[in-house]
Amino acid sequence: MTALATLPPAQFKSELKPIWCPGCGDYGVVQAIYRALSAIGRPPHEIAFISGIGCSSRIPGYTTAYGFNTVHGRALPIAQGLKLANPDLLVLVAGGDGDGFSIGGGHVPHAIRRNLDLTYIVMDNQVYGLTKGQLSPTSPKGLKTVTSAYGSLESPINPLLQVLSCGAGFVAQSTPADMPGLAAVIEEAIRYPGFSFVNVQSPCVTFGEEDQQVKAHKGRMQSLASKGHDPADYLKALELATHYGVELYTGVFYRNPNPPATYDAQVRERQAELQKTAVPRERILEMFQKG
Ligand SMILES: Cc1ncc(C[n+]2csc(CCOP(=O)(O)OP(=O)(O)O)c2C)c(N)n1
Ligand code: SF4
Ligand SMILES: [Mg+2]
Repeated sequence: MTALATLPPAQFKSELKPIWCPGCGDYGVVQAIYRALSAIGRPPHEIAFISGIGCSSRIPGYTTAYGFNTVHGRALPIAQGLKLANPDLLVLVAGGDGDGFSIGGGHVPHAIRRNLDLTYIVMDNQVYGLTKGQLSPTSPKGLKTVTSAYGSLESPINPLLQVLSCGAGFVAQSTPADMPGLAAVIEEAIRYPGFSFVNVQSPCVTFGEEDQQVKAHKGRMQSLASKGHDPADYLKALELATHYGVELYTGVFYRNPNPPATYDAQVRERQAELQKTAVPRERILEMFQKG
């Protein structure tokens, strides 16, 4: 594991030119990721970036880390397998609200309870951007889209409350309207030893609502730090998370002050323990030949 404190953010930017719509919030997210990775100091070849499918899931390709734009809703299972196979890699996972909380929603609770050392960044724009603006699981009730001409009748899920209630050790939210704050929470999430989650309110300029754009975010956002929130206070974090969709709170909702052992660390420990009594590789064949 190399620690290079001097890699500038530009070292994490790939040659590929993003094809997001001009003004898409995801441009801000990728910039914040460059900054966070620069502060972390691990070189690109020690980082793997896994995503699902969606506009937001294009993000690994715009970095110099190893990238895998996988299957819709399946970023977390693939990232967990990768982390287990090569625990020394810094593994980032990213995708949209649809990818993470609709088709991939079944994987979220299990990734959290398993607690591998991963950072999951969701670009929550309250629509399916890539497929042209259909309702997503975080769309507010009443939203009119191509699939809800008269307004959505469904209540949105609350990603913050969901991941907190599943036991995630680190939960934060930010917006590209606050670039230093966004880069800071991503960096902090990466540094947390265990499953960490960052919900980014990342505006879709093409299909998103007016009050979900960067300009509106600038007026609406309230930092949790300025409200005196203590991120070690789990119950208060839950209460603050209930305001999702109404207030735009930014910063760290919860950081477990006593992070439990990660799954990957426990697997390594067990492998070392079992190794002591394991049959040597060259004798495995003999065991079958005996009978
Ligand atoms: C199995 C499967 N079902 C449906 C699709 C079509 N599809 C691609 S992206 C997407 C939704 C993307 O929305 P979101 O995850 O919120 O990402 P965004 O584009 O908004 O960033 C859908 C339904 C697909 N690619 N694969
Ligand atoms: S459709 Fe929306 S989410 Fe997709 S690139 Fe355009 S602005 Fe971004
Ligand atoms: Mg989306």
